Amino acid sequence: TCIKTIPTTPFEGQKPGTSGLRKRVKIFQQPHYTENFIQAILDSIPQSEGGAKGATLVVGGDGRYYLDETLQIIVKLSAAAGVSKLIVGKNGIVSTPAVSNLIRKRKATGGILLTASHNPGGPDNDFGIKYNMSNGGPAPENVTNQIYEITKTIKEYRTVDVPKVDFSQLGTQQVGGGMTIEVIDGVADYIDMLKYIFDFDAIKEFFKNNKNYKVLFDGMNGVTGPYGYRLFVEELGLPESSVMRCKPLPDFGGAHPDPNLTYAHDLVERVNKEGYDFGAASDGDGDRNMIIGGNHAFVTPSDSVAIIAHYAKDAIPYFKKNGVRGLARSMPTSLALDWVAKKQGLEHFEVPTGWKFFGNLMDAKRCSICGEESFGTGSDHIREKDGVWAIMAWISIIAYVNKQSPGSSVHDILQKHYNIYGRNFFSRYDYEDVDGKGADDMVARLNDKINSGEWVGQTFGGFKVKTMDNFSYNDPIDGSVSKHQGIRIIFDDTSRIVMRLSGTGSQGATVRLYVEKYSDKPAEYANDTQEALKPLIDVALELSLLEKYTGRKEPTVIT
Ligand code: VG1
Ligand code: CO
Repeated sequence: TCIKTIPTTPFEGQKPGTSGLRKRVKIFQQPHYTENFIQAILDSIPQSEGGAKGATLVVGGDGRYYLDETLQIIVKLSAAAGVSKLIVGKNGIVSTPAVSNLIRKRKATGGILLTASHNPGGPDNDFGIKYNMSNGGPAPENVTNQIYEITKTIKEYRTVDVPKVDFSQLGTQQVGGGMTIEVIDGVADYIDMLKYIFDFDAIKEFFKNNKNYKVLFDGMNGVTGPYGYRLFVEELGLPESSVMRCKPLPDFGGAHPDPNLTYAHDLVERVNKEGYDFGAASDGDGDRNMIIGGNHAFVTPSDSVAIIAHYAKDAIPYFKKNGVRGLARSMPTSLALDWVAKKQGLEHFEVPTGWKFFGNLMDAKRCSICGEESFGTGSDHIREKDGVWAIMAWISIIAYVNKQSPGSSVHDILQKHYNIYGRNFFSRYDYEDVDGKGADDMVARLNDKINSGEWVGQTFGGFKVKTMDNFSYNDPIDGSVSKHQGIRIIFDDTSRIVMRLSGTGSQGATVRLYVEKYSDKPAEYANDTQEALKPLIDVALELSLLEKYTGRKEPTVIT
């Protein structure tokens, strides 16, 4: 087969964000747009990882619209680049955590993930492409910067003419240029991984002894449907009524596949109306999770990772065996995890938003469990956050706690945790699709306040400012420095206001405002989050002049 060189010109804005390149499908559909980006990825695979020539790459996506076209492009450009093997999920479908697992298990060079995660899909919505390294984790900034640099100057890409590849049949096939394509069942290896981590027998035993305990898993028509079905129905033997929306759809059935109280309201409603004891959902690509309990119990992601860390060694065999080495959270995530780390005498880290910063700590064996406030929870079993893993961790905890004190609900587990550590009330306000200039000006003004230091020592609404900065992270493993990761206003009583701009949006700017307040007064533990945080939110709006800069009175989403 002969390699064809196709002339092309750069497209603006092919800069990978918090988690890969995410744009409207229509943008990806422009002639050469997707090819340019794939070529830039192939050319950026570091020589220290072996480069593209001779590489084995895992390829998978969440099934969203434009997956099929992109798969064919990847085949052609990879064959031209001398890639020796592509391992692809059946129909191209593999969840993000399952890709991470496959890269590690198959000792691949890396992986290409075709997803825009929780962003809506379909012809008028989003598509995305992300590269992961041989450790199974998202490419670090030096690689994503390299990809971006190449896209700015690209003049040609290389392709080979090969017939359209059929990804609907399992098995191995050869394409031109001596490349092998192996189509695999993207679910099987992942279930094996879960069996290695969790005690399936103990969980089955719990369900056997608690016949009335009802679970509801919501696949949100994203990639985790087949995983959830196989796990809950086929492996754990729960009834079909334990799962919903388990068929991956290219447009997620028109829904926004983001597991939070707003977008997963179908699940929330059913759990509360139909008397389920435990409800859980995952996002489009399967790396996020939401955990709820009966009677409106809601586990904030910040509490979730803390609670998992608290019980890990007792409730989950993987941690019983390997121990828990250290804990980490993203900067905006609440301090609940820190209290657990202190109590257990573990190292703990605060990293910028986005999963790529946890990988180095895990590779260096300094972090075992980590999480983000944005419904991301995970551990060093792979290098992505892992929705179904988090759900299994919670079911393991419920089984464990119920052995000690039968009848313990999700609500009880939360209250028990607060009684040990105190409660960090936490909420995030998102202002989506605001004017970019207004958002930038607002951040610039806050940076001025940091530089002048004029708010430090002052009291606003009863909260005294202790420090104010723009978060900067020094990676303790590779020494790299990531600056401007978000404005932090930290108060005397450990309360915090954090503000940053999203790096995953595909349209306009999204302002994220995070507020957090600690309480160690048991009488307050059952309080409503929004009520508890109201005074601090008022301070945040007053200090940031958010309404003036964005024109928004109300956030688009509150989580
Ligand atoms: C958001 C979240 C961040 C998460 C990222 C990717 O980023 O805040 O915590 O890691 O999405 O999640 P940003 O830059 O928009 O705030 V996913 O499930 O989209 O891979
Ligand atoms: Co996701």
